[in-house]
Amino acid sequence: MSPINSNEKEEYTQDEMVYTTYNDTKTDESKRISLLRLSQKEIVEIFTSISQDNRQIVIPIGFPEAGKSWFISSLMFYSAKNTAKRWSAQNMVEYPFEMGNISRDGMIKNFEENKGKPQTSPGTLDLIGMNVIPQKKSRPLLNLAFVDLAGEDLKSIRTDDGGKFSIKIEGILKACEFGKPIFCLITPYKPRLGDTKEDAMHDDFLNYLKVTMPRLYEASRFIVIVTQWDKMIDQMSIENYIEKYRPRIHNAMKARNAKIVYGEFSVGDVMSVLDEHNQKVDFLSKVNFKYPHNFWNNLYKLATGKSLEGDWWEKLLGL
Ligand SMILES: Nc1nc2c(ncn2[C@@H]2O[C@H](COP(=O)(O)OP(=O)(O)OP(=O)(O)O)[C@@H](O)[C@H]2O)c(=O)[nH]1
Ligand SMILES: [Mg+2]
Repeated sequence: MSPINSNEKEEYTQDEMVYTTYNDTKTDESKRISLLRLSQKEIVEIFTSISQDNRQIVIPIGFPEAGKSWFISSLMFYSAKNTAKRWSAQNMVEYPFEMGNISRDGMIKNFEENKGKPQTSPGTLDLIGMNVIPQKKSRPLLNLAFVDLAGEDLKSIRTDDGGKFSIKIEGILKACEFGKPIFCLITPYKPRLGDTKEDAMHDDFLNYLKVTMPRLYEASRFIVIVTQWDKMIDQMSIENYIEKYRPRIHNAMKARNAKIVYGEFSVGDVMSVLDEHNQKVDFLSKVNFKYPHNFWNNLYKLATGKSLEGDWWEKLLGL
């Protein structure tokens, strides 16, 4: 599988062709895969080969500032730092995951420094490969590929914004058709544009899949995640919240006749503070492990049909 874009062969070295570099002085996460420099065919090749390797593709879908990148960062931080968990992570470091591996390190370092990832630049993605190895020998391995896209690229799916994706994102979806991807619909508590618009945007995405890629729509699994749950002040269950504030997502999920997986999520305690230039920055004062713990268990169950940490009776019997 070659990452080389034939139109640009003479102009770039292989590395330059696949990755783009930003002069982002705030972070060391300066490199991501550039969709702009890959043809749709090359994107399809990359993602088809991931599926053919039996690697479960997980794609958070959400609009700018939904919390996709912080969500993935929290999962990676938990996987690297929680020694009490009953599984271990094997991180993929080779093509096409080598830059994603650097991004993962950056995510972990940022959390250690009480900060999260900056906004994802349009036209770029992080592709992170990892294998979940359960301690229980009877449990299957789960090989995963997380795809972190930019909300700026995803928001064009809104019907009032054109109602379709760029050919590059369309390429990723096309290639996912045979890999039964898991889409995490990431929707923030109190979205900036309001609940109705937020709900409509996700419904537009689901409708797009249903109409233009019906096979993919049927094959896909969905987890609906309400992020920034630490801002929640009412004592409301996640199911009631989604039913009340995301009725279109709720109806779309019910209509699928599949098990509905809803989950709340928070990376931890986040404060808005002023830096030395009096600019507002996020300060992550405490990292939460409960939410990523629940998510990892749900993801494993959805992907393999088995429970990652043992069923209640196995725990009871100390198996
Ligand atoms: N309070 C709180 N704020 C959060 C949490 N997760 C994310 N945020 C805030 O939401 C902002 C956006 O989060 P990101 O993960 O960058 O959002 P994104 O969906 O990746 O956005 P794009 O990269 O633009 O697509 C962060 O800068 C934080 O201020 C959370 O769990 N709790
Ligand atoms: Mg992002």
